[in-house]
Amino acid sequence: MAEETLIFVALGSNIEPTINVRRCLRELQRIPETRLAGLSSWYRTRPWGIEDQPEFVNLVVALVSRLSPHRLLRETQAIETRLARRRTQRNGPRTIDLDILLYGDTLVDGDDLKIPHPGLTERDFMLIPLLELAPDAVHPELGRPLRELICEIRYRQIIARLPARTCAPAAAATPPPMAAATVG
Ligand code: PH2
Ligand code: MG
Ligand code: MG
Repeated sequence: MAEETLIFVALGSNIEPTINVRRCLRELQRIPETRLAGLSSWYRTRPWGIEDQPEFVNLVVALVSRLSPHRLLRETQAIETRLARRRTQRNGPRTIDLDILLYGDTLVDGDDLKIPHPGLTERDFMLIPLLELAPDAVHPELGRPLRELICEIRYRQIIARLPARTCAPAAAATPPPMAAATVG
């Protein structure tokens, strides 16, 4: 049986975000051979790319999974489809966007999937919630601690961290921070 790997996935929504993030968290808990191991705060963020669209809610979850990167990608894409995501406009409004940020220390460089996520070093709304869960994580390609990379980020999209009650009930289950490393 494949070993368990610690994975970080970014969530973003700017269409009914509270409802869709909650639905997405329930769906993530139904992925086979996978458990939800951590949840960052929720952040209200300015839209990046196309500015003339509603603000986003962004957060990061930790998963522990035996699925391969591509198998996990299929599962996250199926969740996007179930949450009625329409791929009409690049960087445009979406009910939910799921981006795999890190998969243990594994590097993936395919046309359909790149890990670490290429946006990770450029987007505060990916890096800051990830650091909540894994403050000592190292970028597996650059070999540098992620916390160092924050200072170099050009795009500052985060407006506010949402109060814990907004993130409830799932926030109540947030475990303590973990190191970004393969488990078991
Ligand atoms: N996702 C995008 C495009 N722009 N802006 C914010 N603030 N948050 C996102 O998740 C986001 C975005 C494409 O994936
Ligand atoms: Mg995205
Ligand atoms: Mg995406």
